[in-house]
Amino acid sequence: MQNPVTFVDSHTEGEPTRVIIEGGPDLGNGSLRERRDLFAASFDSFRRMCILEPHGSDDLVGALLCKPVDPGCAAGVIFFNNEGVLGMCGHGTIGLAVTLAHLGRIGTGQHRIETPVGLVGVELISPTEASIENVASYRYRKGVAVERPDRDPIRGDVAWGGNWFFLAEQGPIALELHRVEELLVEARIVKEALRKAGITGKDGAEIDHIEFFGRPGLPGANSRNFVYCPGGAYDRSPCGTGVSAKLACLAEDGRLQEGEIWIQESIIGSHFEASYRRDGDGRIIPKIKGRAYICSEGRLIFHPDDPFRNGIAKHP
Ligand code: PYC
Repeated sequence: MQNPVTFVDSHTEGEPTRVIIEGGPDLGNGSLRERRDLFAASFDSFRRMCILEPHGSDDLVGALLCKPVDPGCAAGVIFFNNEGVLGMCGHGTIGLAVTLAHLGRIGTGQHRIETPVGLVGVELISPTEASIENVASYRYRKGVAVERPDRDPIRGDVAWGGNWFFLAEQGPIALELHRVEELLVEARIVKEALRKAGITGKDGAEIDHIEFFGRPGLPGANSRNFVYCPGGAYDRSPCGTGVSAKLACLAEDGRLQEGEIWIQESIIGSHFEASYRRDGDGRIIPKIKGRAYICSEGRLIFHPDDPFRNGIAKHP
C-alpha cells in the first residue's frame, strides 16, 4: 500500500459508498474478476483498514477505483464491505458515477464501468442522479420453503442481480425502521437456515443477501424492502442488485412488463425507480435510477504505531 490513500464518501439514497481514488494496492492489469480475486486473496488488510472502525464503519461499502481493461470504459471498480468483496453493487455504482462527476472525470451522459461480474452501463443524469444498466439478472429457483428453528417455514425465490439473493415476498415482521434490529436477527436466521439446508445459488454459490418485502409507505411506490448484506449490515437504499433480483422475479411471474416502472422503497423510506428490458434465456437487463450525494473527501492516515490501524474486526 502506498500513502496517501485518498477517498470520496457519498451516499446513495442513504446507503454509504467510500470510493478509494488513490493509494490502493497494485493489482496488475488483468480482468476485474482477476483483480478482485487477487485483492481478496492478498490485500485483505487494505480492505479492513479502509472499511472497518476506526477509519470507517461496518455499514460502509468500499469501491476501489481501478484502471479499466477497455480504455473506452470510464472506470473499473471492485466493491467490498466489512466482510469481504462483493460481485456488484448498484447503489455503489450510482455513488461512483456521482463521485467521478465530482472529480471532473465524467460528464452527464452514457458511460460504461467494468466490474468483476461484467460490464455495467451508467447514465449520469445530473451531478446528483444516475441510472445504471446492471448485469443480466435472473431467477434461479421459485417458491423455496426454508425451515427455521422455532418459526414457520419462510417461502421465497432465489435470484441473481449481480449478487445472490433470497427474496421473501412476505417479511417475517413489519418492515419498519424502528424494528431494524429484529429484522437483522430474522434475516440472520434465514441466512443460516439456507446454509444448513444446502440451498444455494447456481454452481453452489452462497446466498449472502436476504431480502424481505412488504407494503410501501411512500405514495406511488410498489413495495418496500429490507436488505440484509453479508457482514451483517442492512442496506439503507433499496439495494441496486436486490432490486435487479426482484425485477427478474417479477418479470418471470408476468407481474411487470418490459419498460414498466417499479418504484422500490427502502427501509428508510428512500427509493429507486426501476425497469428492465429482456435479454434472452429468461434473463433481464435491469435499469435502476437513484440519487447520490457527496458527503466528504480526504485521505486516510494509517499511523504505524496505531494498534487499530488494521481495523476492529467483528467478523474474523
Ligand atoms: O446496491 O447492490 C447494492 C448493494 C449491495 C450491497 C449493498 N448495496
